[in-house]
Amino acid sequence: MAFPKDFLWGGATAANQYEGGYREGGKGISTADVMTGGSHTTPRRITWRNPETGETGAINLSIFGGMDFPEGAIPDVVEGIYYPSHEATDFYHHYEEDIALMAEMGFKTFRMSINWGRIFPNGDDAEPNEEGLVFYDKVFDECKKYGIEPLVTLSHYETPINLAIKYGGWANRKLIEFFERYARTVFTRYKGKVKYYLTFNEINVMGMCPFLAGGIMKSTPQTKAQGAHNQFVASALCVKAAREIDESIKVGQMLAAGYSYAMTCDPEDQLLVMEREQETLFYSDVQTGGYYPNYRLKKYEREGIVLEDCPEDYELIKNYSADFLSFSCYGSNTQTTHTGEAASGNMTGGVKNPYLTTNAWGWATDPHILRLNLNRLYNRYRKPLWIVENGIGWDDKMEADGSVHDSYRIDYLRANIKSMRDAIELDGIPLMGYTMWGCIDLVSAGTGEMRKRYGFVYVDKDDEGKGTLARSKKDSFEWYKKCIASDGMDLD
Ligand code: BGP
Repeated sequence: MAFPKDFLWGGATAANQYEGGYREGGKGISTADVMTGGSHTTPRRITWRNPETGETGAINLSIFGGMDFPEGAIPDVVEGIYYPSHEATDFYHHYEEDIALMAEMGFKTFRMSINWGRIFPNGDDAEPNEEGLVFYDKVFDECKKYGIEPLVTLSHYETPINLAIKYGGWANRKLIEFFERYARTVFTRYKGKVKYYLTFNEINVMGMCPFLAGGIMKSTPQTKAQGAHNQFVASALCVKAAREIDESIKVGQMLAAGYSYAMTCDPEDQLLVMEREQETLFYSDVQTGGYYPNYRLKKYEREGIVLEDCPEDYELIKNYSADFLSFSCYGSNTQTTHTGEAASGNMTGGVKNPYLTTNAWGWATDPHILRLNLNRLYNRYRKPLWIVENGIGWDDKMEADGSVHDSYRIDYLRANIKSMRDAIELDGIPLMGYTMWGCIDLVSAGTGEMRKRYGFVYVDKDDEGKGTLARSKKDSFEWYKKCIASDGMDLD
């Protein structure tokens, strides 16, 4: 049997894409609530408003980097324009029903995130918001009822907006202190209820989309480097806090582990792949490996990037590296210095790979990607691994009788689960678990769409906000249930 009996099968979500209730229960506004851009069906428009003068104007707060808006103004919703993630698929009011569905599939774990702004609405508050803490108490109690182990991300692409406006986001060292306060509050409150935490979702996305990953308003190589550094220190302080509060808590890193192939055997293409790899693995070298790699220090030197001079940071990073390394992985990308047809994918770019098929958003399905990634990451760090995101977005159609025939999702999962099974069976990789992304339909992070669905469970909600929020099982629901019940052996 390839998968161990205690393998953590489950699904993954994020508060800002799933929870909704964006102004309920004392929650503060976060960067994710005011992100602009998206697909043509979900323009995600936001305005600024000066509460004193009543003046308003347009804002561009795209994932790639924030922009200025006038002093004293705050981001606000545009009347009459539907903003999908504000209601999302309303886990806030459906958590009992959703967790029961997860239990029916046999979930052993449920990856979710705590919305930082529910606990500290402004991020820099001295005291937490009790109503927010109570909400997650209820969620964790519900999980416990079914023996589901929560895996909690502390910051999944959201930072309280006040921290972005007042401090410039994670480029400012002050955020380390606020985050540590938040983490200590949560670790203490949920002691005995939550054992597994992740600090920052896809921490390496800081290099591409600093507003998304760190609420950074002014994107420059310097602010991105300092932003990442501050998140590394904050992550180390979380490991330290967990050891002080409850030794059984494990704090992991979360990396967007794209995988690059060279399009040709031209050594120039191989070099390009190596450089891309460095852009990703730098983040796990620091957070999981515990050290700043030479290739990154040299790059900073060449580019004139100088990190704030705090020698004690490097001691923390070394002494409190992540307990395990988790990662998201949807497919691979292909790099070349020659011409090729541009590809899209999970922020990976590159050119089209003629050996692979893609979904409607251009994301390639790669049957060996998990085994490849598990091998390279385990052999580099020799720490336990956890696949916390993998799945396929599709514009699922519901039939007249309420069924959803998502055979493409089953095919995708079959190939990917086989790939991780090979990594365990053939390569001896210690893998803790697997959580399929977006197990109950939720809003897309990249485009803000509802149409791009990932779930085993269909939620009746469209891009205009129409729908009853009713939940229905797709064909993949029964398939995954069977997969879990057979410890990953029955994939037919
Ligand atoms: C990852 C994010 C998730 C998720 C997923 C799918 O990068 O961590 O939040 O959304 O990608 O992306 P999308 O929602 O854009 O399809």
